[in-house]
Amino acid sequence: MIILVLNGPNINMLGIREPGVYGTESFSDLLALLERTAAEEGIEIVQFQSNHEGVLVDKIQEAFGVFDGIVINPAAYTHTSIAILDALKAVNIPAVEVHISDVKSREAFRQVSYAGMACCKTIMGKGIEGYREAILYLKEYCHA
Ligand code: CA2
Repeated sequence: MIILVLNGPNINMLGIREPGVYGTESFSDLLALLERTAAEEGIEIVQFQSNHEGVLVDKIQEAFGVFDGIVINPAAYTHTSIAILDALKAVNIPAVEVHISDVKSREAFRQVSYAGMACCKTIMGKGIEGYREAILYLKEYCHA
């Protein structure tokens, strides 16, 4: 099984500011968690982070026929990007949405998730551990 983990804008800044919202763990802690999870679960994980909406759309399109599942945290594009929603729908690869913070208890503008409309599950408010949970969920329930 091969899973693509996609992260949107500013996720590479994790741990640098706003620890009260996003926790103290850094982006490199997240990368280490992904490597550990891949080794423990005997699966292949490819991760990619971009600050650019179109680049994320390109990556989703390129995943077609290559990846069995997608874990996606579109970050701020969660709440704005119909392009990312359409790309997820177009490739029709089982996808799980992850948010580090508990988006539901935050500002009104964070209450809509377009990407989430194309995902089989959403995990939020569990810090970077949410990515591990998403990978395990894809492994268990979302076989392509
Ligand atoms: O909770 C999440 O994972 C989010 O997707 C994170 C996004 C935010 O726009 C979403 O509403 C929820 C923000 C990404 C990280 O932004 C940072 C801001 C300050 C310091 C470090 C990272």
